Amino acid sequence: MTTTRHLAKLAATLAGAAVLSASLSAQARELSVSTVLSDAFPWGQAAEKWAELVEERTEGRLTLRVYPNSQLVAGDQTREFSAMRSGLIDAAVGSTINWSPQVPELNLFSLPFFLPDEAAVDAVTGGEAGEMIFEAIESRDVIPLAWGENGFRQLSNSRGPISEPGDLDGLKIRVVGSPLFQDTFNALGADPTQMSWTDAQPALTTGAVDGQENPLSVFDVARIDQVGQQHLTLWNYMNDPLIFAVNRQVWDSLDEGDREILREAAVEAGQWEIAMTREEEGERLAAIQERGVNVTELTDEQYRAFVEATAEVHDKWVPRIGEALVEAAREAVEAR
Ligand code: X2X
Repeated sequence: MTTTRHLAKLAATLAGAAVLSASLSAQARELSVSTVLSDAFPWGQAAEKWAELVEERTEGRLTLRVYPNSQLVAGDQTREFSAMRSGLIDAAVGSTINWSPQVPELNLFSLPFFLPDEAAVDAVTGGEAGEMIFEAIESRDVIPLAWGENGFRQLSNSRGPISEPGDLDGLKIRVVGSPLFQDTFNALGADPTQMSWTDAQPALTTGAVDGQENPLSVFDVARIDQVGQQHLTLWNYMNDPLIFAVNRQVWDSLDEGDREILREAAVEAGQWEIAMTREEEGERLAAIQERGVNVTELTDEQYRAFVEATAEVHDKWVPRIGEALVEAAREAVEAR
């Protein structure tokens, strides 16, 4: 081969490589995924699992980059849904509580003592009520793909054991930024203050608040007992499902194959995370007790006293959530 022919061949090869890499980079796409909790928690792990499955199945065409700690909304988790809706965020694995200010139907899960056990949660999310909720989200330009679970929320405080509503009298409780929580804790005679998760930990540390409520996984991983929360009441007063979702324009811009991969991967990641969260509850409770936390379990009578004390919250919120949705959920729970 002459030098000229050599060079010509080399040039052709380089040109080919350039075309190939240009077309690859045109196809490769990165989507931002917001979460409140990092992958130290099941919630963050759910998002990472989703990312892993999508990357694998699209052979790198689609990358989900997870941004934990509500960093894409400057720590204000109640703005996550709006940010996703407007396209500032491409996707999220988010809590029904944090999205409820924009999607009132999501308050269903926060109705106190409405969903007594895991079977009740599954009956709601997996049935007609779940579909109605997904429609409510979709009507607000966000495409919901699958369910996950933050878990049943339990009550902790630094003052003393809580086994009846009177024990909450005057206690300052940090609640999430949803007005329904304000109503629930007011009904119980407590003094609730809404703040983000980012602000909650310093507020607990300094004693600015006496208590908080979160699932056992959050209590355990965030070592809430080490900020003085030595009393924990297991009351399963509400469950906080997570939802995997994507901004509508982003969704519409994807081809059908990639949409299917995104959806299936979300369903799988969600099922994996729900099973793990539930399986780990026992070990987590044991670990929390070993660290010296005083755990209170309610008798049936004590449980009923909490149910009665919070009945007014249902009266106020059922119309806002929607009678038909609450009825569909109630039927699902009864038939479980
Ligand atoms: O802020 C909370 O308590 C948390 C982390 O559980 C949620 O985002 C709902």
